[in-house]
Amino acid sequence: MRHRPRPLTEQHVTPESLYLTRRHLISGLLGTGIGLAVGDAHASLPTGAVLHAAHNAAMSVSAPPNSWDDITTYNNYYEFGTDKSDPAQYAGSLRVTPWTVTIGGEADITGPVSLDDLLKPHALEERIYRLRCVEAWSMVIPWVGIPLGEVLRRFKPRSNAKYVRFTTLNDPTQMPGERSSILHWPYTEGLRLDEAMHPLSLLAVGLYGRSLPNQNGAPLRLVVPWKYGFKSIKAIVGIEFVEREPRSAWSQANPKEYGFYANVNPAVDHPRWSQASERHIGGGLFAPRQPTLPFNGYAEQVADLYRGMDLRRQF
Ligand SMILES: Nc1nc2c(c(=O)[nH]1)N[C@H]1C(S)=C(S)[C@@H](COP(=O)(O)O)O[C@H]1N2
Ligand SMILES: [Mo]
Repeated sequence: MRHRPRPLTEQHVTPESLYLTRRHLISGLLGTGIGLAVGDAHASLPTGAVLHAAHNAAMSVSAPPNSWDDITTYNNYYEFGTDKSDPAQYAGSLRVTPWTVTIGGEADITGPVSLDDLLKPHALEERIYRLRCVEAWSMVIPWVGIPLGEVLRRFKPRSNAKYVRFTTLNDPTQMPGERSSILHWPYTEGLRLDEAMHPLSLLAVGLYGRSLPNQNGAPLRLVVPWKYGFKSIKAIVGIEFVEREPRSAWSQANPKEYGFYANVNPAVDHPRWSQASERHIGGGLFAPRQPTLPFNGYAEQVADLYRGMDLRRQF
């Protein structure tokens, strides 16, 4: 992963501020008999659709979110190129409907599931999370999604399932970057099962109250806010319960630089740069770097997952 300076053309654009919450939807429709049909509210998710999501304040940071423009034009998504501006420019070639996720491995229930069926039992939530890229830049993003753990439980993982492996779509006709050999395709990632079950782990389908733009991982991507951004895999088509620690695309490409755990850790530098501080995107050209926090500020919630581990060795 290259460490790129921020483009000088970056601008601050007022975020979209008007979007419905699920609570508004329900109160607005109470008495009509359709107010609780929230499960249908996110069927098939055409790009840009308004989503009905209740803001989850307890699971959100209070820092102001980055603008829509920051979040949707400064991206890492090597399936569409390696420049930050490539995904916004080229990800339109990805077809996100219909979308199927195949569940596999050590679980009682496996097989293909349509995205609609995957989402249907769950109420969408808005959660404002910090995102810290391993390249030492950061943003604050108002995601819309559902808790990963609640989704995984529906498939009844077996007792020998210790990890979850995620796979991105592998289709060079839609993802031209997959013709390059910069990574082994498809992009894959993994979590320990207890990390995946942690209430902060989110399957995102939207941001700023709308379905995800393609460049942000439409129609379904992972968000694990205490880990470096590369763990938060986009355009997920496969979820597999496995017994052994899976290899992920970045640890396969360069195991010395990108570990399996990838917990944000200001005390463990990347071999080529410091992780002690970060450049907050949207802060302006002369904004000071801000200190990077252990577990990206989520230590209180997640540090227990790693008790007894040597986080320098298991980075
Ligand atoms: N499939 C896939 N997922 C991916 C990536 C990628 O190149 N391919 N890049 C990762 C990296 S390095 C980061 S920082 C985040 C960026 O997410 P964002 O563009 O929505 O901010 O996506 C992650 N997920
Ligand atoms: Mo990243």
